[in-house]
Amino acid sequence: MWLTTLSHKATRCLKSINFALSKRIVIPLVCATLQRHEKRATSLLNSVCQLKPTGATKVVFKPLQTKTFSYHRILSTFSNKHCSKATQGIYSSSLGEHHISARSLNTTAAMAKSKFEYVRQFEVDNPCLPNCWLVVRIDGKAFHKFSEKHNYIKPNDERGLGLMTCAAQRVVNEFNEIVLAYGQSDEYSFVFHKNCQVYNRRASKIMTNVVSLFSSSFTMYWPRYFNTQELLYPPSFDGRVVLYPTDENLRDYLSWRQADCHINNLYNTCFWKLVQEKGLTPAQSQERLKGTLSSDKNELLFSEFKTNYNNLPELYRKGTVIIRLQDSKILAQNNREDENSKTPPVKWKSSSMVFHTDIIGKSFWEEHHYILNKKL
Ligand SMILES: Nc1nc2c(ncn2[C@@H]2O[C@H](COP(=O)(O)OP(=O)(O)O)[C@@H](O)[C@H]2O)c(=O)[nH]1
Ligand SMILES: [Mg+2]
Repeated sequence: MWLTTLSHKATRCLKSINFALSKRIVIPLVCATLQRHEKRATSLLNSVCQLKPTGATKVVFKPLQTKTFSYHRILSTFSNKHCSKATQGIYSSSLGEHHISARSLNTTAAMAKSKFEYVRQFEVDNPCLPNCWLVVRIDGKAFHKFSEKHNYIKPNDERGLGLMTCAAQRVVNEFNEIVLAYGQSDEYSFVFHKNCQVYNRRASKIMTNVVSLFSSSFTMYWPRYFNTQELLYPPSFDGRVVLYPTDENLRDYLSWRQADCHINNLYNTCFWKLVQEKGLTPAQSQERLKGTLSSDKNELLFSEFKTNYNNLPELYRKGTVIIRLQDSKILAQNNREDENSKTPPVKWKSSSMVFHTDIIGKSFWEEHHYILNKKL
């Protein structure tokens, strides 16, 4: 199989017209490609891209280093005019060159049959910048209401937190490119490797797949965690993609989420103790805590409720970190090799590993240095 290798200018043009090449152009172009008739292919492409004849577009042919498509297969696929299955991977970028393959031309030809096909031009890709850590954060929609309706225990419900982690593990298992996930309350952040190429780094595609798999898993595994508590209505989650160009930015992001977990948990613990154990109304409790510092809240818990905040479960105070099993295997090996290494507080679940530990300080990252350093 031969590829037409296009100049960047031609690629841009083709991108802008979204491969809405007419059949008139596509068929001769494929023929020219197969015959390796560079001059003819160049002129056809120039005309379809509406470039001036002097335009810098030049088509050259290169052998494709794959046996996926044989010469005959290309021809027969191409002649299948009713090919309805949209194929993807129109572009593949290697060595800085853009290729258009006979396979993509085939798709174009099939699509060109419809006069409505031009609407594809309205679709825009939103690729994520290369070489940046890619974080997808999902967050429960109106979970103050959802948790109330489903009788969540206040301020922390182990069933709810467990279910969140179960759904997150399902996502981690699905995407090999996720190096770590961090969750607390009704949110989870999934960190994709900075060099990951999943879905060609298309932000919407990545984010929607993560959020939808998370939501369906949350619903599917609900009975496992909530037993007789019926799921009264379908929960939903929003999602966003954020890119972090440096390791430091990524660690600061995760520290921010863990600090948020701590701040909220300390406040909520005090708030609900005042309500549940001192009989204050929510408004009174809120008033009592207004303007207090962390130290005041710690003191309040200790003096009025004999509670040492630091003795509360780490699940509540630190949230949850998930790493992949393949990494944890390395970790286990490291631990065996280094007797002095702290044994992580771990629970083994499917193909990932769960921690409730500090990720703001250095030690987690030193102990698990492979998370940020591993090659994809
Ligand atoms: N009772 C209880 N509520 C929780 C728990 N986890 C999350 N929530 C609720 O979910 C909310 C999540 O916060 P946020 O996303 O800002 O609010 P949302 O817009 O209502 O989803 C919290 O404010 C709590 O009301 C839990 O374990 N127990
Ligand atoms: Mg929420």
